[in-house]
Amino acid sequence: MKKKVILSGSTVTGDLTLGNYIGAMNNWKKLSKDYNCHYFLADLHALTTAQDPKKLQERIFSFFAQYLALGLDPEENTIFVQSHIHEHAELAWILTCLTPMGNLNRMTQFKEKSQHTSNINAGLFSYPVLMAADILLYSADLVPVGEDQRQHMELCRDIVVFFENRYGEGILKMPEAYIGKQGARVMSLQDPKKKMSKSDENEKNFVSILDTPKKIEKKIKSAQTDSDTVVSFDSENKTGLANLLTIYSVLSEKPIDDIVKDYEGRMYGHLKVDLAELVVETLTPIQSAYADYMKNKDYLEELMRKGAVKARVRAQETLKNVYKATGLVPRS
Ligand code: ATP
Ligand code: LTN
Repeated sequence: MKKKVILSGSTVTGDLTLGNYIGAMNNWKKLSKDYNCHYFLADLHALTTAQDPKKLQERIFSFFAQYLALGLDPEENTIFVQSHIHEHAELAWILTCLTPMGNLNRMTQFKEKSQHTSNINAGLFSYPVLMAADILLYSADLVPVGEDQRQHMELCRDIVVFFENRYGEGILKMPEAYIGKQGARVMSLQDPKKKMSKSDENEKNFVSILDTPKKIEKKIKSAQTDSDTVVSFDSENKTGLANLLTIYSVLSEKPIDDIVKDYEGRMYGHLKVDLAELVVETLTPIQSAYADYMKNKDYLEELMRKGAVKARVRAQETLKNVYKATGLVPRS
């Protein structure tokens, strides 16, 4: 039987955080065996916010190295850079012409992001259409994402319907979001009502996977928790603590109830010290693998090239069919 196709990506901004690792890459790794997985670096998406060109280019290499260091195997998966496959931008344009403004106006991520920037460009607004193109280009069956992307996935499915109404069925595959049960929403350390985000201006809000042990300890010890002292899991009233317990549970692969029992009669401080140690232990080998990859840019470039060659096969096929359906003349 043919394996189902999986596709997911992360925007090339900042460095990956514990939230990305727990909510995304850690799950991506586990899917490699049973699915035909495509993981990409969304560098075109990064352009929706102003980028320093030199830094962006460095970051693309750094992100690629972070993917590899987190354990994504380029032999088992197709790992590539979005802008290396020009079909993403081409399909995005066709889908943009099918997407009503009203649907984009409802996107809560756009509303949130546009409140915090003076650079409200058309790319920021139509970002979810590019995301839909990323997914539909590979005829992905499943899209592993965190909870924050649920609305964009719904829009992607709506876009398939708009396309089918105009051009007919059987050309684009209807994808489904694949949202993990635990860790789908790791929260900010200082403001546990919002999600941990790598482009957060306040770096105390997140743990980057490249943070030094000292920084990690400091950030976790100063994580916001309530004034109670009894360790228990209550995501409504003890959001900060619940977040720390979730991170602990995913990294230690121990059920939350067992962790709560271990801390019976002990203070939050003990849990924080142990969690910081666990995070450092998890990230140390990742950081050393990252440093090794970053020493060899030629090797990274070679892997980017190979990934693009593999990815392009599916992308070209879909775009050709879309061109035919829309009345454009497919490239010979
Ligand atoms: P940005 O701050 O640039 O918007 P981000 O940290 O939200 O970035 P993305 O690149 O948008 O990260 O997302 C990459 C993947 O990580 C997506 O699947 C997303 O759902 C997931 N993800 C991001 N933040 C979290 C989080 N706090 N908890 C769980 N999953 C997350
Ligand atoms: N918008 C996503 C990143 C992203 C993505 C995708 C995820 C861009 N294109 C396609 C899955 C599939 C985000 O997580 N912010």
